[in-house]
Amino acid sequence: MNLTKQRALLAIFSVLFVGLIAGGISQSSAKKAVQNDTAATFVVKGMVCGGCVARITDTMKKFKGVKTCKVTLKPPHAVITYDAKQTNTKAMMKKIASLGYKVSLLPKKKEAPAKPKS
Ligand SMILES: [Cu+2]
Repeated sequence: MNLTKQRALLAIFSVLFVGLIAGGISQSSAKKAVQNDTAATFVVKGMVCGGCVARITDTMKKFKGVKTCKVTLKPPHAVITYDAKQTNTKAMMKKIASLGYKVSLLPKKKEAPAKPKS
């Protein structure tokens, strides 16, 4: 009887243990998926209203490889996160330009330079 109980307990513990390991693996692969996402900010010239914002947002959200897209008028930026394995900034800029806007990549800066006061 004692041996049977021990075996039963052992079986329960091993199931729990495997569950913990499997949970840990799926968590780390989820983290990897997030790490694959790259963010880029584009300066979009030529946007004049909310229609422009919606147009670019809708188009880019459907664009292959794009995860999220946030477009603002002030500043005229499009912040896009994307899977670098599926697309790149050049392809996305071409797409935005094809809508009739002038687009350039915002240089990555930690702080915006202070505007000189005259
Ligand atoms: Cu517009």
